[in-house]
Amino acid sequence: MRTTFRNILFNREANRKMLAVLLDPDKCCGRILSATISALKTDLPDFIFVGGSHTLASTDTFIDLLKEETRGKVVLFPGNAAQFSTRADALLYLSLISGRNAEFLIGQHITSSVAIKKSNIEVIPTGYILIDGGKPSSVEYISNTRSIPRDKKEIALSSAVAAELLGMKMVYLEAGSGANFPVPTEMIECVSAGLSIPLIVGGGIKNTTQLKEAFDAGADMVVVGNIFETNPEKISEFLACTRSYKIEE
Ligand code: 1GP
Repeated sequence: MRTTFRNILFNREANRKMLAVLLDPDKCCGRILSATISALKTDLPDFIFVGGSHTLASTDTFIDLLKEETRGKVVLFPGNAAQFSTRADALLYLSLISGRNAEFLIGQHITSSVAIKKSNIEVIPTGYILIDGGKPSSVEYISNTRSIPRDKKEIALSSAVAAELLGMKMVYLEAGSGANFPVPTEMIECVSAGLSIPLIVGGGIKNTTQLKEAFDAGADMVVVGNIFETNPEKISEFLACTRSYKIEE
């Protein structure tokens, strides 16, 4: 069986785009959780990301439930070391490289590294780059870092290439959950053109037009969270759009 990362590379080489549905255990509970699970049972995305900037609920219980009910591939997208769970299929080992807060560049990694290694979970080192999404984001506030201005695509590119040269396996361009505006397409184009590793884009994507714009600009995977919390039935619509990108034989 291919690992999560090999799967991502395989899809990328085939020019097949990917959709990840982001669930925050703190927000996805009660009626929202039941509705989300039934939507995921109808149509499963490539990945289910689990995490949040200041999630308190147990990720273990949440992931167990998701795996039991949906059989989806669960990838941890942790806001801090406390959200680590051995129950997921893979872990995005995120380093907030757009910021200059050592705690989120390397501190949280040191706190969790030995437990992560012992668990044998698949670890995917990922350069996490925060872009101004038109309003202050939780990540910005919690991490006490500044986002890259929307018109500074060259700074986003330099940051992404630094991640690649440091040996990170993927880059995540993040406008912040619930952003007013997604990452600008010119920025995605610029970063994608200069990068040789998979590019993930997320934050503020509310409809399939924006989803398509991100894919067409060069995103290999798009992460969507907020809009599915109120409209889980939209998962199918977003998946149909994602699957309209052909597999090259
Ligand atoms: C946030 O990129 C993700 O970390 C998804 O953002 O919740 O705005 O879709 P939304």
